[in-house]
Amino acid sequence: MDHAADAHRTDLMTITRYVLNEQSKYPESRGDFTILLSHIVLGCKFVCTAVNKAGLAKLIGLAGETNVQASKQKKLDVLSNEVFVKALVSSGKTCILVSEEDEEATFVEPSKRGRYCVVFDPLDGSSNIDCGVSIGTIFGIYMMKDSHEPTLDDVLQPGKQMLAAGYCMYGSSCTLVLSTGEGVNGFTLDPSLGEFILTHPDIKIPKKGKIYSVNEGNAKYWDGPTAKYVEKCKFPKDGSPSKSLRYIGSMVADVHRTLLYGGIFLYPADKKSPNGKLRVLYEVFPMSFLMEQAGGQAFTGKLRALDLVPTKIHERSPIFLGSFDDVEEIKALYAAEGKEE
Ligand code: AHM
Ligand code: MG
Repeated sequence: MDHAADAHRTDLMTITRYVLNEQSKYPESRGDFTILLSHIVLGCKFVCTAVNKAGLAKLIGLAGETNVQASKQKKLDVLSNEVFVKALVSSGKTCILVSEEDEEATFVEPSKRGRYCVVFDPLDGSSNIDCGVSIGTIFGIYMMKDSHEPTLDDVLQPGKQMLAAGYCMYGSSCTLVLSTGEGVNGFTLDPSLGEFILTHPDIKIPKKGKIYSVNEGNAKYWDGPTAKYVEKCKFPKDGSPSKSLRYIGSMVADVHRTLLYGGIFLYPADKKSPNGKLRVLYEVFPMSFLMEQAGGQAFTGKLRALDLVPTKIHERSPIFLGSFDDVEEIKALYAAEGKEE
């Protein structure tokens, strides 16, 4: 290692420094959030290492169980869930955890309890594990409503009440995108330092995009507005060029591209899945929070996604999110359909 050449790197903005700087703006801050986040970051580093080693460590394959969503649960899902549950409980700053992999919410024992509720999908996009395509962790953070015995109501809050949200993408590099409610920042893991470095400061999504992202295999089940929107993407009548289609099938990767390049990501309701596929608490809300913070929009087909009030921890919702103007178009189509009825 060339230490002389590396000396200039010690002023890099690491995620720890970034969060400390942010929190120092609030004199009343007790440092709890910084500690919680450092535990989440450690969890991401563990999962990143496990994902990178999956083939070697023979982690690929079924764990022999099905999770609450009845999808096939992979060994890496099980491992990632354990990693995050342990990381979050040991932070001493959490009271309730909701994970995609666990049917019930975890209530942290009183001696280890803090004020934060964390909702997360420890390893999303699991169908992509075996072929080495990008997968990721998604998380959202709420504060307990008030200091009482924690109850499920503390996590069944609308997304607009989240304090922070983010995702970590395990792709060609490991990228953590975070919002604490004041814009969106992206950090890339430098494996030689073991640190996430601020590489994408103040991410703003382009106001209008050239890409749409949806599982078109479900087209025969779509409702009118979704079908009309996708038709418009392919055959625009206003003389504008048609949009490109990109669909990875990992929400983290599809949303990450949407955030950086602009465009729209859709997981609509359809006749097979009237509530769509994606889960409100740990998929729809964190990604909608990030989109709004980056200047985009997120819509359920009926309302602003972050206004939704979940009634069950594993509830699903249709979602359309991305560039402001693109989401505006789908909103107009749903509004027009409402008038036709
Ligand atoms: P998972 O939580 O079982 O991994 O499913 C969620 C994933 C998302 O990452 C992705 O957007 C979506 O499922 C893809 O679904 P489909 O294969 O129906 O297109
Ligand atoms: Mg998921």
